[in-house]
Amino acid sequence: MYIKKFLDLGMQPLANRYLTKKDILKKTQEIFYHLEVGFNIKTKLVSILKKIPSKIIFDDKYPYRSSMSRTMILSFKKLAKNIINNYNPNFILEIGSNDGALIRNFSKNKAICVEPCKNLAKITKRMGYKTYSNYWDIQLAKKIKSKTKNIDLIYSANTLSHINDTNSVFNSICHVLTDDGILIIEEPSFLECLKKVAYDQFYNEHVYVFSLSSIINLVKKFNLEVFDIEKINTHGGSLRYHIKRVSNNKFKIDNKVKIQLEQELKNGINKYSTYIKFKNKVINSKKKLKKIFLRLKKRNKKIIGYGATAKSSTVLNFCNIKNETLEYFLDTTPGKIGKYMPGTHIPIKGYNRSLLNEADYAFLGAWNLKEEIFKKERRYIKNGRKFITHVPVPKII
Ligand code: JHZ
Repeated sequence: MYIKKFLDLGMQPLANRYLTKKDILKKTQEIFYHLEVGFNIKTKLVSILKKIPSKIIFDDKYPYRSSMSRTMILSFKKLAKNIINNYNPNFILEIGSNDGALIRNFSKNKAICVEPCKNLAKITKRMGYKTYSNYWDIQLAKKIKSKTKNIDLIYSANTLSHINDTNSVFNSICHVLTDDGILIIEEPSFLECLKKVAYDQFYNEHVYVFSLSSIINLVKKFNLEVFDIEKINTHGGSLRYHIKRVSNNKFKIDNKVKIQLEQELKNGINKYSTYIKFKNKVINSKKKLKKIFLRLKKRNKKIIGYGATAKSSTVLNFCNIKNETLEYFLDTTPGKIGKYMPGTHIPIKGYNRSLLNEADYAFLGAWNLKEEIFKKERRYIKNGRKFITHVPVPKII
C-alpha cells in the first residue's frame, strides 16, 4: 500500500546464475522475472517488487567470492582491526561469511560463520571455523544461542539486503546478541546509488538498497538504534552501520549519524519526485550507453567486458547488449570462468593479459573496483586502450 513503483528494468534473469554451454545448447529454461523497483513512502525503504525465494538463489553452486578483490580483502582486514580495538568482543558471529574474507582475521575459537551456500561454507569449515550452512532465521538463531551464549558482536556485509524477511532478520539477531552486544552491517548506500545513477545495484539478490533513514526505521521496531556510521568506498559506496540496543548506554549517538540523515534529506530520498528524476536519468543512461557501443561497433572496434559482475547482468539485459557487441567477459572467479552471462549469453573467459590486449575497449562491469583494476591495467591504458563505464554517466575513459 505504501510502496510506490518508480523504475522498470524489464525482464531479467537471476544475476548470479551463470550458464554452462550445456544449459545453452539444451535451451534449459532460464528463470526470468520482472525487475521493478519501489519506494516505501512510510519507511523510506527501497526494494525490488518481485522477491525470489532465497533457496532458488543461494544454493551449493553460488559463484560470488569476496576474496577475488584486493580491495575487499584490505577493507575487511582494516575493519577487523577496528572491531578488536573499539569493541574487543568475546565472540563474533558473521552472517553471510562467503569465502571467509573477513572471518580469517579473527581467532578460530572466538568466531562462528553462517553461510547457506554449501560450496562457500566448505571453505570456512576447511579454514577451521565453525560454520552453519543454513539460512539466517529464528530456528538457526535458537540453535546457535543454545550452544553459544556470549555472542557480543554480529557482523554482516552485503547479506541482510539479500534476505526477503527483514523482521525475521532482526528478530533472529536480537535473539542471539548479548544485551550489550554490537551489530555491524555494511551495505551499498542508496544515496550513492542515486548520485551515481547506479541502477545496476538492482537485481534479484539486492531485495533492498538501504539508506540510513530506512535502516533506522527498520531497527527501531526491535529496540535497536544506529549509533555510528562509516562511509566506505566498497561496492560503489557503502555505509557501515554500528547498531546497539537502545538500553545500552555505553555508546553515544555520533554526530555523523545526524549529518548523514541531513544529507539524505537534502538529496530528497524522502520524496517520490526524486525517484522519478532518478528513473529519467536511468533511461538517459541506457540511451547513452547503447549509443557508445553502436558507434564503436560501426568503427569495427573490439569490445570486451572486465569483471562479469551481477551488476553487469542488469545493465546488459536492460540495454539489450549481447554477444554481437560485447564479445566476452574476463573474470578471475573460478565458478564463472568458462560459463556464460545470464540472459545475454556472453561468454566468460579466465582473466589473462593477452586476451585483454586483444580488445580496443573494455566495458567495466566491476566499476566499483575501478581503482584496483586501473592500477593493475596501467599498461593497457598506457597503450591507448580504453574502458567504457556507465557510472555516473556512460562514457569512454
Ligand atoms: P563485484 C556481488 O555483486 C553479488 P557483483 C552480491 N549480491 C553482492 O551483493 C556483492 O557482490 C557483494 C572480478 N574481478 O564485487 C571478480 C576480476 O575479474 O563488483 C568478480 O567476479 N578481476 C553478493 O558481482 C567481479 O570482478 C579483478 O582484477 O556485482 C567483481 O564483482 C577484480 C578486482 C575483480 O560484485
